[in-house]
Amino acid sequence: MKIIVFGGDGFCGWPTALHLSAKGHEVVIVDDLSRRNIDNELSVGSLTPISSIQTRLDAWKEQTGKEIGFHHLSIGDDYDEMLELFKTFKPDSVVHFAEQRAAPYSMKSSKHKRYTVNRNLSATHDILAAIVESGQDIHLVHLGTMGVYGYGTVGSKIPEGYLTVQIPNDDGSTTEKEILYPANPGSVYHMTKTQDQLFFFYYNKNDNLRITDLHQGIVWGTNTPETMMDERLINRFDYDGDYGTVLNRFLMQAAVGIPLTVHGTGGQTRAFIHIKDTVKCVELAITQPPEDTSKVRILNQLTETHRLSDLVSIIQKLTGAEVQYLDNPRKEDPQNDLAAKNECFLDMGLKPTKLEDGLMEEVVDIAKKYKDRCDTTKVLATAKWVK
Ligand code: USQ
Repeated sequence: MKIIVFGGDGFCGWPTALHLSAKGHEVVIVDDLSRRNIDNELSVGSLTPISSIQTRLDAWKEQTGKEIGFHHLSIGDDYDEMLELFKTFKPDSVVHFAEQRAAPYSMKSSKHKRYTVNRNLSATHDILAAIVESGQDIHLVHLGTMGVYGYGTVGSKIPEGYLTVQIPNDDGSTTEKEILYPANPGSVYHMTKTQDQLFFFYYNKNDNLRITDLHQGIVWGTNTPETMMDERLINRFDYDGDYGTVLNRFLMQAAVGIPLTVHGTGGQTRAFIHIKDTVKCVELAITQPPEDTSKVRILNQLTETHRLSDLVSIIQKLTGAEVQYLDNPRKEDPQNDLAAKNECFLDMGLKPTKLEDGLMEEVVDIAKKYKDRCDTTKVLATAKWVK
């Protein structure tokens, strides 16, 4: 298949582009390298030494003989160039990772809130408008988030996107309706993903676009078989207080010998997925497009849920790390339960990688290998949800 990966230089996009290329697809990356600019803005870098995009692509060709194209475009700004690419490359599928993806970054200041909203919403809408204008039947696969559902405790598993409700009528009867699960964003970043859902709903209804929205949990791990082929192909490892996500941060902190930074009591329960499974899920979503195109297909992309305090116990057992309980900079429930359905991907053939499969040690080993690159002054999360 011909596939464009928007945001293909990022933490999820890069290994996905490699995986799709390795599977024999013709892949083109579109990226404005803004994630690298944000590293400069924050004066921090990936724990792993990532190569320039050109070095990455050259190394891939050297290792595999396969070529991945690259277009330096800013989605949300360079609309005409994107449309031209659709017309000339004629993709079967496009994968949309081209959004600012860190909740803490989105909450740093009004400037960061506005950047996240402007960027994410324009990018999503421009891709949809360009698909329509191209007149082509392009399947859009978007990386959404489990965070659209919110993290309140409910007494049932979170369904895959939709909820059947009974609406009471004035005459006493009821009408059954399937609606999007109520959106409950916990940050400006998460809010942009809930708004993406409405764009998808509208363009599917109005223009019959084929769309799959992946509601992904927190990604952990750093390597995939493809990124391990050559050090120049190495993936990002974010550890800082804005971009680092919780499990990778805890594993890095254990490796470097600093206490685990638990926000509040650690009663928060979240969904997790290993990066190896992220790339497999995207491939499954592309190669098994939705059969029912009368609505947006929503797939929960997670393999397990864990309470942070349980992760802390597991990591302490593994590494003997110490723990630091911090005032929670976020506005979130101190404790929640979370269970979510993920049957769709299991039925499509996903064989989940779990925490117990030994890959946490691999993350610790990588963090130890590059620990001299860690700037410990950048570890604490500084963005506050409420001033
Ligand atoms: N947390 C800590 N200590 C830390 C870092 C985080 O206790 O050092 C806590 C946070 O307060 C929060 C939980 O861990 O309760 C998760 O935080 P996170 O930074 O790992 O994840 P989050 O901000 O939710 O965002 C990440 C990705 C985002 C993705 C989302 C999936 O950055 O792109 O959409 O995970 S989900 O969380 O399922 O919505």
